[in-house]
Amino acid sequence: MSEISLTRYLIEEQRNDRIKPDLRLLIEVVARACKSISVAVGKGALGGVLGDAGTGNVQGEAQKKLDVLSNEILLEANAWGGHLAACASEEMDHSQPIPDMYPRGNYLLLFDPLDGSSNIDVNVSVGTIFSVLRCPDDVVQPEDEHFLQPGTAQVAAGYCIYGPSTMLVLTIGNGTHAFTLDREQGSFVMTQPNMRIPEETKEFAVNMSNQRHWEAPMQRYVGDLLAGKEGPRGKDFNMRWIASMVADVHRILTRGGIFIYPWDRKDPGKPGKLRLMYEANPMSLLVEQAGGAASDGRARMLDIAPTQLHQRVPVFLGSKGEVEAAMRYHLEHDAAAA
Ligand code: P6P
Repeated sequence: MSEISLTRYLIEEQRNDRIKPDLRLLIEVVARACKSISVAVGKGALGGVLGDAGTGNVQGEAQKKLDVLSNEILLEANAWGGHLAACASEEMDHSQPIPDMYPRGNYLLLFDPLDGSSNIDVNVSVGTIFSVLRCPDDVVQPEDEHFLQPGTAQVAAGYCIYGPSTMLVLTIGNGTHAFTLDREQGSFVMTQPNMRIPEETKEFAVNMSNQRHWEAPMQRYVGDLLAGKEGPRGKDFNMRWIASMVADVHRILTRGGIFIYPWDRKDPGKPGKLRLMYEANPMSLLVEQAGGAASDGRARMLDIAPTQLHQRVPVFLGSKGEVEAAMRYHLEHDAAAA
């Protein structure tokens, strides 16, 4: 069977009226920007772009040179095409409208330009996460508030993982599909159509060093995983934690598992570490489209009504049966407390 490129996949989806031409253009432009980011990341120390940029982002985190470079690559790539109304990024305090000199389109693009960038300096896989929303019809000058739409409103979501191979994983609401970058051709080729997450799993991903700071139901849930065969779950579990969300989620989309970044009392005012709009929501759509589930521990992630552009949220996502099990521990705890 001849290879299906990303371009061919998108043209066929457009032909079947599943995406509009300017959304197809937007996804192609983001994919092209990811190829440029892949080149920069791949140069490592030889590219002169490792280490800190000497600046901080809205999260108060030190920015890596590659964070700033990746952000600029995505902004520049999307400025002139006429497919976009505005962008929002983990690396920018506020959303940014498309420059007045260019025509405006109907979509809003949100991204974490280089997630897991603290892993860059130790040569561990990192990635770009993106989410696409419709710009409300009556809005001419998009502001932060126009981005505040629930995850169910996403018309597309995806990530590009810069690992041993560079892969783009995408959903436009019709399944989750993986494309591998053919570096000689410079094109993304479909290599894993219709990814499916097994309903059950024996593998969990969490940063165990925070265990003493978790709330009671999370302690109990993970304690039962660790109890293994002799415990209430009746089976042994394995653990993986890459500390790069894109890499951990990619493993789960490929072979199952549950990824958890829960609330912890280290910084009680923060509802979680990960961001709803450009990390949790796009990953949750990809996971649901692959037959998995995604929650904040108590409710479906994609139903959460956002209140702030950079708001954080607890994240439980992956194998549907395991996410539902983790939710039961939290909901039973709440019911007993009530
Ligand atoms: P910790 C990377 O900084 C990130 O935002 C996610 O990619 C990753 O899952 C998480 O933080 C890792 O957090 O606390 O284990 O370093």
